[in-house]
Parts: sequence; structure tokens; C-alpha cells
Amino acid sequence: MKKKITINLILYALLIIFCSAQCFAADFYFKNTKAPISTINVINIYPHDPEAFTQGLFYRNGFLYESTGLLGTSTLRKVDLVTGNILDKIKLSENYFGEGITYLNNKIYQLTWKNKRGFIYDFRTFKKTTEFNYDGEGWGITADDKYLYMSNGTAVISCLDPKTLKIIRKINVHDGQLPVININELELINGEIWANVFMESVLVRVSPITGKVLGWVDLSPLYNKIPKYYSVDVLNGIAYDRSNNRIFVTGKYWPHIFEIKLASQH
Ligand SMILES: [Ca+2]
Repeated sequence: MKKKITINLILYALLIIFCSAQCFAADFYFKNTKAPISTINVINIYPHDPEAFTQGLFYRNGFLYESTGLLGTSTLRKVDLVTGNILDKIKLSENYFGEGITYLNNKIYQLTWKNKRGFIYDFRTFKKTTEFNYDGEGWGITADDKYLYMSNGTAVISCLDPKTLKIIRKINVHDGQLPVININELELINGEIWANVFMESVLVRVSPITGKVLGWVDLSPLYNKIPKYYSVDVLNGIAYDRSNNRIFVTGKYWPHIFEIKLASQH
């Protein structure tokens, strides 16, 4: 048992060193994983506001809904997928940094980064109906038909009861013995939680029951499809059209929304 703990500690220390050096923790995960690593095919490319510092994204009834961040520029917006036109938008107060958003039961839930404050809006009118508190930082949020799932930049995803907004269980994201830290924007796709990993060009697919990594998705080829004159930031934003099984991804200041499909695995 002691030996196992020691190996875990060594692996975790190596991961921290990789992350703090910002030299592609994804490479480290890829080398150590036994889960499949998928490549992608790009099915469609749609326009995206290159001034949007994307922090949250979901798809519902033909439209994209997006949360943008930074102090003073944080918004909640409804976006036409095909044209990229912003159809509806509200601005957050200057002291709030917008983060993840999700849909559940005709409501939109929006997190803020360090404010420990969440907002609930009417899905159709964007009218704010409730505010709620949470501990720690707010990063990504998604939902199945019953529960909310929230990330905070660690390897832990919290499952919340939407009625009480209290945490009912915690999901430790792990690949074998290795915790997967920096879990960011989230999306529930076919019973799995898909997540951006902050600063990395990958998605991780996670079991919402056990936290086990079910697979990795390498999105690095997307960077070659963005014209070099755009000064883009990191990948962030996953949306899923459940009716048509379409997956959309984008990033902060990215000029495109990419519709992707998983291709080969190795
Ligand atoms: Ca999402």
C-alpha cells in the first residue's frame, strides 16, 4: 500500500512540475494513460465573435448560448450558430467575471470566477430570477436532466442538487492513479462529462459516476485552421446538440466555432 501511495505522489509531483512549467501536461497524460486518445474530423466551421473571451457554452433549440469573462466585459448571450450574430445579450456588473453556463429546466445557470456567486436566469427572457452562493472558485458548469455538475479548476467536479444548490457528491477526475487537474468548461455528452483542461488543447471524457477518465480527445489540429493574424487564447467551450448529435467547440477570442466528430482512436 505504501509503495502505491509513493508512486501516486511521484506521479502527482511530476504533473505539478509539468503544469507549472506550462509545458503541455497533456503530453504527460497521453504518455501515462490507458484510455483511448481520439483524433477528430472537422464537420463544419461557423463564425464566432473573436472578441468573446469564452468561458461557457451550450446549445439549445437551434441556438448557442455563451458566457464571456473578464471584469467589465462579462456577458451572457444568445448566438445564431450559422451567422455568429448575437441575438440577445446582457452585461454583468463590472465586478463580476463570467464563467460557465448551463441549461436545466427552463433556466440558465451562470457561474462567476472568484465572486462565489451564481446567477439563475429565465431561459427565454434572460431575466435574472435568483442568485446563489458557492464555496471556492466557479469555472465550468453543465447538467444532465436532474443534476448540475460544477468544476473549480481542481480535479474535483461537484454534483449539485438544483433545488437546494448544495453539493450532494464530489467526483474526483482521475486517469488510472493520476488526478486530472485544471478541469474547466464542461458538457454532458451521451452520459459522459466532457471537459476542457485549462491551458491544454485536449478534451477529457469523464464518467460522472466514478470520475474515471474514459478517453481523451486531441484538439490540437484546430489551431492550424485559425488564420495566424488572430491572436487567440486557449480552448474553452463545448456545446452539444443532443437532437442531432452535434458537438461544437471553440476558445477564448477564437474566430470560429468548430463542429467536430471523433475519428480514430489509439
Ligand atoms: Ca458547455
